[in-house]
Amino acid sequence: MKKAVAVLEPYIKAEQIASGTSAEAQRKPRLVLATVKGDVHDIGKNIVGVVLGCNGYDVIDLGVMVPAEKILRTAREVGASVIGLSGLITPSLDEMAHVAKEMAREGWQIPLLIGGATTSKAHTALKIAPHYGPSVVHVIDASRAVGVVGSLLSDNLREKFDDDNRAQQAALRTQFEGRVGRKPLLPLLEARRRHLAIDWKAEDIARPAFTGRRVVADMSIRELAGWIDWTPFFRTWELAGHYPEILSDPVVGETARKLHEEALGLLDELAGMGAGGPVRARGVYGFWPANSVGDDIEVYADESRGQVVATLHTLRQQMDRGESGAARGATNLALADFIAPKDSGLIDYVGAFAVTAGIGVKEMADRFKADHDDYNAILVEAIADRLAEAFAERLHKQARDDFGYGAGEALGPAEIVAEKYRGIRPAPGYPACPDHTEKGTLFALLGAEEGAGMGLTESFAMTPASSVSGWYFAHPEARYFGLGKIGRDQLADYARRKGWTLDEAERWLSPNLE
Ligand code: B12
Repeated sequence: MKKAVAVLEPYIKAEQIASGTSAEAQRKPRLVLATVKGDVHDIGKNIVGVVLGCNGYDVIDLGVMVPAEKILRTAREVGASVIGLSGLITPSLDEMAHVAKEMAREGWQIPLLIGGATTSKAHTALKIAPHYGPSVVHVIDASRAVGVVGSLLSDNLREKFDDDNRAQQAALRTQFEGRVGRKPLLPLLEARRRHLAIDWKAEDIARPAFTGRRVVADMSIRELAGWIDWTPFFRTWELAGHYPEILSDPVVGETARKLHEEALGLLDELAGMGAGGPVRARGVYGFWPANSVGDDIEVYADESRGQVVATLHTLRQQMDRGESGAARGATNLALADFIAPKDSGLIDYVGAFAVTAGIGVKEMADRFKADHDDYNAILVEAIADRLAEAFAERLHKQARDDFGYGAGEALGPAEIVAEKYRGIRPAPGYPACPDHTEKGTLFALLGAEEGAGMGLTESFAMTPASSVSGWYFAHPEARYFGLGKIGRDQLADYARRKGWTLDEAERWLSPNLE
């Protein structure tokens, strides 16, 4: 479609001149889209942009990491009818609220759309809409975007759409404020008393084959291709179903097969080029002696434990599971519980990794875009995301081997994806460890910048975009969990441990505050 329009554009212009119609009179409504400052992901936004572009809108896509000031300046310059914001990680939610405040301050009247994996109807209603009087609409996926924009810009539909949206947001706020049956949280000290009391034994501690870090300078794309979990790839394109069954699905099967074939073709092209090709994967990983000290984990330079090279700060669940929970032996977990305490007399180990499959991806996507080929631009980004996740899986397998308990694993790809193995690899930002700033500690420990060419933005998003980082915990009882809400007591305690003011702690942990 885009290629066709690019061919036709000069003829349309010539006809406008010949017929004396001004381009302005014929101009399509303009939308300015941007991934907010500090965030790097844009697949979802790009899909929305393409869908809107194909439906008669003029989309000005500002890309990623765009400050409020630039978004508003551009919107003013192009006479935008709508602004749309996107974000993948929670720190972006604050930035979106900031844009809304700026729009209010400058007296804007146009609708503001909110989208992206980490956004929600509830967050939009509670944290963004109150800052901006005109319409603020959360859009769950690309398929809704056309209907929403159409309604917002239609003289007939606008009022009803806006009334309904406001009523829905007001209901969400009332629901939140008057939440009934909300259990009070446990005091931090009580939650700590209910930590996971592991019976620490030397034989359960996995001693890695080496300590310190190793660089994986050029990971083979072909090898990673075999580790890809394809199910989320189809979800990216709003095709519901599990791989491989999705390929024979009566409704979406044909489309899924075509998409999969094209993805495999592009993947083959990337893999075939080998080292030095346009897209490359690099990573760093390592292991260090470590012990828990309360809810923190001290990481040591070597087994003498004389020098602390990093301190990881973990957060503890404070939900009260009541008498029945206590009777079932339910615990209030923190990741520190999975590392032997300093006073146990045992030396334990923690692992860390940071991988990217995004080197060269932006350049390749930009080349496709310059050729009006948005489809392949999105495809290459989606494949790179799959490769990054595959790299994390592949390296976790390596780490389990280095820890000594993975060698005997006889797991197929499905079992690997279903995480049927010992040990976990929680990533800062995921539910067990929602504090994104811990990536700063992780990157410094690994030397990820110089080792893998990776970076962190001011919101702790990683560059290149197709990147994953996290910790390895090897104890057999280590498991994934969700932190849930935390109390003011833990907020203050955590701020003290991190050397933050309370305001800083509130900013970074806001999604986990009551
Ligand atoms: C795939 C995935 C990844 C991929 C890439 C993500 C991507 N392409 O966007 C990879 C593996 C690289 C990745 C990495 C990470 N991820 Co991730 N990831 C996901 C996952 C599983 C799916 C996201 C996705 O791609 N969806 C498909 C796309 C097409 O959808 P979308 O972006 O949401 O866009 C749609 C709509 O939101 C909407 N939309 C989007 N933008 C806009 C804009 C406008 C204007 C409108 C109208 C609509 C709209 O339309 C789009 C199309 O339908 C989610 C969980 C989930 N189920 O959402 C976690 C998730 C987003 N990831 C998360 C995290 C934490 C991370 C990491 C920080 C983990 C880490 N430490 O390594 C990194 C960060 C990467 C970085 N560069 O900094 C968290 C974020 C929450 C948080 N606490 O911050 C999530 C929610 C998982 C979770 N439950 O904790 N991730």
